[in-house]
Amino acid sequence: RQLAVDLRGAVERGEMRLLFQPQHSLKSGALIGYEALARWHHPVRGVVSPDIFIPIAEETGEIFAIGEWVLSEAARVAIHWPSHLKVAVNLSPVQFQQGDLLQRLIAVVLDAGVSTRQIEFEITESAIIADRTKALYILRRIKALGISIAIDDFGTGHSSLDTLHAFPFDKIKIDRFFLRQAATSSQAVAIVRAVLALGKSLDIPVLAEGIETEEQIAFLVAEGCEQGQGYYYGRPQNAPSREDLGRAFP
Ligand code: G
Ligand code: G
Ligand code: MN
Ligand code: NA
Repeated sequence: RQLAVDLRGAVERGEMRLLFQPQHSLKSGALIGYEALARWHHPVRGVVSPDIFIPIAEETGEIFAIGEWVLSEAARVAIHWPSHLKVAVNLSPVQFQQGDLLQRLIAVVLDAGVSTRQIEFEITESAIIADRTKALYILRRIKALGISIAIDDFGTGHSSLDTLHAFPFDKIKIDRFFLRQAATSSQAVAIVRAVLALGKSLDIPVLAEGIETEEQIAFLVAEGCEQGQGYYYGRPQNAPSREDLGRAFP
């Protein structure tokens, strides 16, 4: 539990960094945005993965400070990008328990001066489970501001069709587990197809995570998947500047 102690105040000490992983249109290959992914630079242990420190932060409450820092840093970076490029920010289910979450999110975005149209929040269904009515209220308010909302890790955990229908999602992210299994498992292929059919019938674009090969892109395009993210397009990387973006996509 030493990590929990060390994590306290990590934001204030400047130990957090943000990496950005590109998201692309599968058909045209065009860049559409980046997902912001946090890293903790521990003074002794070096880089700590979010798989390790986010669960600790959720237990200790440090997630509130980290979540706010991630959003403000993501907004600070995205304001320099062409306006059609979005930045996707993960929201922890625990952040939904924060009474003034909405006011805080709004304050951070307004303070950064970035257009709300450039911000997307990624939430998992566990954010919704504790209090559906409250979660629906928060998500509607967020959407009314012009921020879009993606449901993350879809297909794992508690994803239900009912939620997909009742909540105002702008994007479905299929967990990378299914794409990895699709090469060898007809069951995984069937699940990918089912999620794509669901997206189509609800008119919500689907993004496939964990794309590593051209074969996977061909498969996804044939199945009607619109967007993708994964090592094939790029690993999580330092914040791209407007100059980087201009060079890659003149
Ligand atoms: O970057 P990486 O693939 O190691 O991220 C691992 C997990 O940590 C992902 O599921 C991602 O959603 C989560 N994660 C990364 N950054 C953040 C963050 O800023 N906030 C929250 N809540 N989760 C994050
Ligand atoms: O929010 P989420 O948990 O989905 O975060 C994405 C995580 O998936 C990040 O930790 C990122 O490093 C990881 N990731 C992204 N693309 C790939 C990929 O193509 N292959 C694998 N194995 N992991 C990936
Ligand atoms: Mn995510
Ligand atoms: Na995910």
